[in-house]
Amino acid sequence: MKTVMMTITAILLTAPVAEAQAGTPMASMAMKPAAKTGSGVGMVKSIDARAGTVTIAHGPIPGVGWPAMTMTFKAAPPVVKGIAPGKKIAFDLSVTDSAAVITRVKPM
Ligand SMILES: [Cu+2]
Repeated sequence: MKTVMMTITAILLTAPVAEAQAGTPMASMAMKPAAKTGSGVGMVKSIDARAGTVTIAHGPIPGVGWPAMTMTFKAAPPVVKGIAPGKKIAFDLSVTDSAAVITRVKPM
């Protein structure tokens, strides 16, 4: 019984500390943030094959918490193969702190 009480006390004492550490900037920097992923629908505005980018006027993307906007994404050439400015597409994307990348495109 005494051991159980000590264990509970230990949990109560350590839990808030662990939470506080998780919320510090140091902890966030040490942990590589996981990419958020989502799916959207939009109109291709332009493609820059050399830069590996595509600009899309897209609707809201709840998966990554974005409202509708026009923006430029990174996209590997094979991913944007077969699409052109003016085409409506459905797409999947991956977003990290440093980049928004189109991972899959489906013409509509
Ligand atoms: Cu956007």
